[in-house]
Amino acid sequence: MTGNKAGVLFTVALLAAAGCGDKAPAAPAPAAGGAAGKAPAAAPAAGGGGKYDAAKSTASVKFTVKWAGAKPAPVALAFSGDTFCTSAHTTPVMGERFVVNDDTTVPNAFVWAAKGAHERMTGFPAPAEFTLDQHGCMYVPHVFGVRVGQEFSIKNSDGTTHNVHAKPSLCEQFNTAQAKDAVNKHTFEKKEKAIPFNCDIHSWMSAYGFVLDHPFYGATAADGSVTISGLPAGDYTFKVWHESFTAGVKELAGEVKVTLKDGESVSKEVTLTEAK
Ligand SMILES: [Cu+2]
Repeated sequence: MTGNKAGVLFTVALLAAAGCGDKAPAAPAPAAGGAAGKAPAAAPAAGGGGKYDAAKSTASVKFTVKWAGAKPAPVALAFSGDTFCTSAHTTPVMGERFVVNDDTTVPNAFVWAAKGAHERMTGFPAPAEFTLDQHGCMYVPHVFGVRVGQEFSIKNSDGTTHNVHAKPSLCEQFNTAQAKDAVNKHTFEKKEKAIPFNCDIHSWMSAYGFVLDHPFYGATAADGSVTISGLPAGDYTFKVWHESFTAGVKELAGEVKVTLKDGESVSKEVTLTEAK
């Protein structure tokens, strides 16, 4: 209906004008086919929708992310100019960006459900508190995800001042100086991909944050794997991102389709390629 479409566009424009950041999280968008004050439409047969039921969402996928190209040379982070940072490590710290394990697995890749039975679902469990730490003049973790509207803390565990500079594409940037033990809280109200976090004082500090409207995501651990569980049965497309090992290559990407039945645990390997 043309009238309904115009209404949806107007609502989207209002949400966009509300911006992102320090305000209270926006109310979740109504599920497709349902709206406040109206009886919700029946759940669509395909492509998600309906209310999430944890008891019935019992499938999981273990992803192992690999790199088939030449193994990048390790690059030590160039700590300099701050005696706290330069004395925080007794051995060279290798940049997370260039790590590929001997078995070709890749840590710090981000995996998320892009399409599938979770789409347009409501009622996902509230996320646990998330903290991005600055420890040893590094961000911990280096790659992470948060949910739309989730409050997350950025903490300074170091005995020096950091300056958190986040550069989202859709929300406003923020740029916050933090003395020792400072904690700042933020929210993002729109989905975002790979928001760069940098410290304006320590140029080697780098992290990337994703913002999603569902809980089916994660970053690969030191062994290059991540398990995403609690999935409703159905057909999915998962996407994979990595910041890339090569100067001039903006990012690496992967994609894998998987069909899940109730209670099923599946393992999938994904090989990264240069993003197009
Ligand atoms: Cu810093």
